[in-house]
Amino acid sequence: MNVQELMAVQTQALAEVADAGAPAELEAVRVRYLGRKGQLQTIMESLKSALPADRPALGRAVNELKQSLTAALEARKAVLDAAADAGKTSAWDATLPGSWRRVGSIHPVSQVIAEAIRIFARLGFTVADGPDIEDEYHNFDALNTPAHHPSRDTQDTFWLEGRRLLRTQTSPVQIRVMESQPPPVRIIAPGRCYRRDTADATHGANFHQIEGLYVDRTVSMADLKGDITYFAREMMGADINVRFRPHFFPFTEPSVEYDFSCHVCHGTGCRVCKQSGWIEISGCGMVNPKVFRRVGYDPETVTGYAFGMGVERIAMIKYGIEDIRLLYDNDARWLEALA
Ligand code: 2NM
Repeated sequence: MNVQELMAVQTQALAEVADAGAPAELEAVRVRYLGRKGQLQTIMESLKSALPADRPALGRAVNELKQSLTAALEARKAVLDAAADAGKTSAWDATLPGSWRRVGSIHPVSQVIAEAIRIFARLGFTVADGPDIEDEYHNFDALNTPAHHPSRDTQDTFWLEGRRLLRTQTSPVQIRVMESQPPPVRIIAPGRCYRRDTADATHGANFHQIEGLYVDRTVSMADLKGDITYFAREMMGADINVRFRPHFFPFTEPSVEYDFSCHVCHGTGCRVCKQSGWIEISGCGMVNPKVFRRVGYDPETVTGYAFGMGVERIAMIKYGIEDIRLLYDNDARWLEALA
């Protein structure tokens, strides 16, 4: 072993230190050169057999090799450790989940109204709108509601100044449409209605209705039954049946109430339909000739059907909501779960 060979070893060792890309690689280089059975130890052993005259120079060269290698190992270790720490503490962690923007969801009442509009549009119905604040004539008189009918009572109606009121149903919209255009008419009127009800699980003072009106020369009860059944199956499911029970409304004659077969138990009886197999929806009938006369239509030449339905009621049935008040608590987590 001479000084040149020692310098070659040094060059090789320093290159290996520089090439080490990870702490474990660097440690392997250290062990290979400076370890107990490393190359430097072998070189030290070989010095014993060198000529006495050469020993001081070889000794200095070995020392220098050892010092420069130790220094290089330390410097490289510092660099690799710093890089490893930077990876751990960086503000950028590519494994974190992304932050999602909360998007809104459509309220179940709005969903039912939108779906009903789509269904009736396929039957040729367009949407009509009218004021929430009505007069007594459009909300009651034109609909043939008797002067002392209990629904006019202050206990049932929100009366405003000047004998105006908050509409108790959306039928006044239909009166206004008939007043303003000749037959034929085929409209639905979705919207807010107001009644002085004490809130409970199935009632609120504020609710939504969809009423429909179809007037032409030969509209019949068969049209009414077919169209309501079409709506029921589109809204609740293809296997739904509808039944009609005789009833009375001042604005229709004859009048019926209608029920949907229970979409949960399919008629066998369950908690949702209170074991009856049927779920009460609302009422409908053939427009009373007195109503036609009020709006200037000739009951000798036109016939028509009209129907009503409660939107909250359909939403509760469709989505299995047990309490109407949940719809208006504005708990975004509850509303999102229904979306
Ligand atoms: C219902 C039930 C039965 C109805 C009647 C009319 C009008 F304006 F044509 F006379 N609109 N809506 C009607 C008929 C509403 O709701 C339970």
